[in-house]
Amino acid sequence: MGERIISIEDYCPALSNELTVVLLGSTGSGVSATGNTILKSSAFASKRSLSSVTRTSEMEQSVVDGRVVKAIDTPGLINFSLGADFVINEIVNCIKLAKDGIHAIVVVLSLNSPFRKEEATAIQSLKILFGANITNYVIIVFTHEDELDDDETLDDILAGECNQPLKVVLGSYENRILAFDNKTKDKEKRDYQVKQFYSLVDKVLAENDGKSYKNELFIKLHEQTDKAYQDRVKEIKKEVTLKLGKTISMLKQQMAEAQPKQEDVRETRALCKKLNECRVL
Ligand SMILES: Nc1nc2c(ncn2[C@@H]2O[C@H](COP(=O)(O)OP(=O)(O)O)[C@@H](O)[C@H]2O)c(=O)[nH]1
Ligand SMILES: [Mg+2]
Repeated sequence: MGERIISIEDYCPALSNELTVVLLGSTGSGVSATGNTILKSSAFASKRSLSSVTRTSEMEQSVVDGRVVKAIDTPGLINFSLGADFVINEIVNCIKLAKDGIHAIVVVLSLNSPFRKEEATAIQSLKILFGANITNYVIIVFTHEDELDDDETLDDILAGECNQPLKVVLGSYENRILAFDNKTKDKEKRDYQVKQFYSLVDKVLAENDGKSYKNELFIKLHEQTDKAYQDRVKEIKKEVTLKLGKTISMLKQQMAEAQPKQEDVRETRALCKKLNECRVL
């Protein structure tokens, strides 16, 4: 009988089997609850609240089907209402926590509230803040699947005429969209959702040659250099500030050029106001 070759995975499965997943979305859309679903735990505080329950990015980890999963829950990573300083700190925090890079970035949207301009701009700004390639790592999760009507599916909702703006934003993620019911107590349903999620993660991983996402900011912060860690953090902060400034200018320009439909005017104005207030110094 041939001798079995022992691979490094046999000794340390975590080495080849660790995943870092970043979750983001508007407060109340179920970001933390989605983190709990994918970790199969209740590590993150998730409750109904008018202000964010998650105050700063947190990382929790769990072993899911033999794989070590690190999930980073972010309080509105790209939420312009929270002010530039907050957003910059959170981006830097997230890069600090994601030492091995990001294997998937989960954008959480809710099926029980209308898709907002702010969410569309947040999705767009990911590209400027993290680099265009980040889009290859994005998975969209719609929560509150339980609130759909009996015979309604996520596909029906997305196909609806009034959801065209949403469809345009989600265009490039067409095959990476899932619906979750984070509240279900049905074990079979929970397991099925988790399985679906990780098969999508595996697809994303395969499409990215198994490599996690790291841009120059991750590399600068985590790779050993002569510079002291605090100096590197300062440098990263400066770069993120520049990128956020660029993002806001681009969004403002888009808003200025947009000719919103009558019903969107108020929302567009409110977003312009937030962008103006979110000053990057
Ligand atoms: N019915 C239902 N409620 C959900 C779902 N996901 C989250 N929630 C609820 O929505 C509220 C906000 O969830 P949370 O995870 O704290 O949202 P976050 O602010 O985005 O982190 C909580 O009361 C959750 O129980 C879902 O899929 N279905
Ligand atoms: Mg939360």
